[in-house]
Amino acid sequence: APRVFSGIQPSGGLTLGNYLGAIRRFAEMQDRGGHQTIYCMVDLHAITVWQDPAALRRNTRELAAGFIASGIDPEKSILINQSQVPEHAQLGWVLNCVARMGWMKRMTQFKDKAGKHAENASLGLFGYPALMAADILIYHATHVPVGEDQKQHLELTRDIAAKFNHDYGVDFFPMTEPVIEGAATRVMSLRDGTKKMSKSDPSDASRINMTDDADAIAKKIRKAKTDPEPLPETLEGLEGRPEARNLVNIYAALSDLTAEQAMAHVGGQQFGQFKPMLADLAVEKLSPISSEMARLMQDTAEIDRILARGAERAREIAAPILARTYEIVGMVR
Ligand code: AQP
Repeated sequence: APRVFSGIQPSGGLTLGNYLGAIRRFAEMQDRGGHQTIYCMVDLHAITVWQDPAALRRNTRELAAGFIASGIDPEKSILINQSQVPEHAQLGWVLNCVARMGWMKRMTQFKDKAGKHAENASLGLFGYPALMAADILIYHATHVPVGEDQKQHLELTRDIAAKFNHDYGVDFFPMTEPVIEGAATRVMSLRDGTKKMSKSDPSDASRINMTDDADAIAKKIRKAKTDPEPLPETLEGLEGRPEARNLVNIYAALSDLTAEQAMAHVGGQQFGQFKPMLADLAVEKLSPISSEMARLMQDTAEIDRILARGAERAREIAAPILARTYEIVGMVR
């Protein structure tokens, strides 16, 4: 049966990019039915770069609240934090031994995050994609909804699965399909239309946080970088105008339209008209989520119970797959 897995790092607050590119899609896949859905706060991934322990705890719970407030139902989906399901790290070790250094070196996310000082990056950051492969393969997940930026890591997951199957002469790990859909698979920074919107961007003005209030959202959209021309009449006219294109994509995703349909509504508008409308739309869609998140955060014990229960359910799937992996590899039990 198809099984869906995806994760988000609790490495900061949620952004509009995470919401439109990932979480909202997670909720859709849950509600579509026909498959099991497993969603994860990848706390072990978060510590590949330094995290203040108190902030990590808070961000993990707040991310769980964000998932639930966005429509992830912990009864319908399995909601977990990675470190409470030890099989992720256990399979991660095996896959570290399958993945090749050369494959890892080609990962653009590592190059971006390690920057010019790769020698000072943690070993965990280098091995990040092998642990990500384990997150997926420990459930034999077949479909992984992600934003565009994760495409390369998912190709690597398939390479790792294929090498494992080949080296041990088994047909054990499935070839996972990325699911990259919708008008907002790559939401860009509000300050630079060529950079992706990111939780860890030093400029808060570059992103919309899910916890921003109506004033902050309106201000950030009003100040978003754009060129002086009005919006063109058609989608083709947005070619070479990344900032304008980004705002149209956000508008489209928030109104459940394709970018083409969105242009039929807003083509020809001046930014002075388009931006306030976009700000109103963003506030209308996001404020129910942020107020629900705030409500859920008043009872963190309940969030912790949900995650503990999720971990139990997840381990029922993961433990036999790990046991079989160890058996294939030759570990004495
Ligand atoms: N800007 C984005 N547009 C669309 N999708 C996005 N995603 C992230 N940013 C955008 C999707 O969100 C999911 C979770 O991402 P992650 O937490 O694993 O980390 P990330 O991709 O590295 O996201 P950030 O916000 O940029 O975090 P930091 O700053 O900590 O690195 C993924 O499915 C991703 O595609």
